[in-house]
Amino acid sequence: MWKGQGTTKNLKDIVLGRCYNYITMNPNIWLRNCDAIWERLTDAVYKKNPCNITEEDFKPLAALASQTIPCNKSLLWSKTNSLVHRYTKASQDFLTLEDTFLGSMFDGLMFCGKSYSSEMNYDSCPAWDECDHNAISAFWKTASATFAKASCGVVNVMLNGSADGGVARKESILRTVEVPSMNVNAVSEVRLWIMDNLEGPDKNSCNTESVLELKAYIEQHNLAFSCVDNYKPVQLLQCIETPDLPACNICK
Ligand code: AVW
Repeated sequence: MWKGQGTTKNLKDIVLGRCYNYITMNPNIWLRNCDAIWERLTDAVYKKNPCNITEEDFKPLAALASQTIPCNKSLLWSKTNSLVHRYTKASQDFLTLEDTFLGSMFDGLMFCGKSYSSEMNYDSCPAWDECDHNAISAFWKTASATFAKASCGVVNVMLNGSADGGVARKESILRTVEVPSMNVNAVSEVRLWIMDNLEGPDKNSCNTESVLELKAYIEQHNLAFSCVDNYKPVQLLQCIETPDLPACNICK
């Protein structure tokens, strides 16, 4: 019995439904048969200890779902899960991993297999802190690496200017997987957007310690860096709920 929630009920129907929906709405995807997606997922987790899944195990699934990402459209994020996805729903200009074919099929879902049988475990799965090599984290690391590798031009990153403990955890996927996976010959610049909550606090900005430290880390990977405090299009979206705040007098 693991400590975390079990596999999402009706997982297979959800994944197949999301897959067919995506390929119908985006006919540029070459895949025509979603059954193969489910097969590659089961290959990665069945008959394996769910605390012993590697990023390698998910490579066939990622390869099957591969997709061209237009240059200048990638939007990475850390500690801004809700805001960044509200933004990509409102604007066609950017794409997060969760808006791509692979990411959208598995966004918000839980899954893990069993050590000795070919089935998902619907009762429990390893929690985030139970083991490093669980199925979910292995999947998202492979998906994130694939997305970062496929990104080109200006790669944007939405970060949280109001978060405690800096803009990105040391073990964040952004730092450990995405920055090192970028193709230095294809990426012209990594551009950070530091978004504060409208009512503060303003803990992180382009010139504060955690951002400067991330800048150095990005430059160590031979990538150019730029930074914007409170990128205006996102701030306008934040203002939808509280248009009367002083920070929202920004249209004129
Ligand atoms: P994040 P990342 N306990 O906001 O850079 C529970 O730090 O890592 O951003 N859940 C956790 C924990 C934890 N200790 N740590 C991480 N998570 C989960 C792919 C949780 O679901 C995209 F392309 C949280 O919402 C982004 O550029 C999520 O991990 C990048 O990865 C994100 O943690 C964002 O990952």
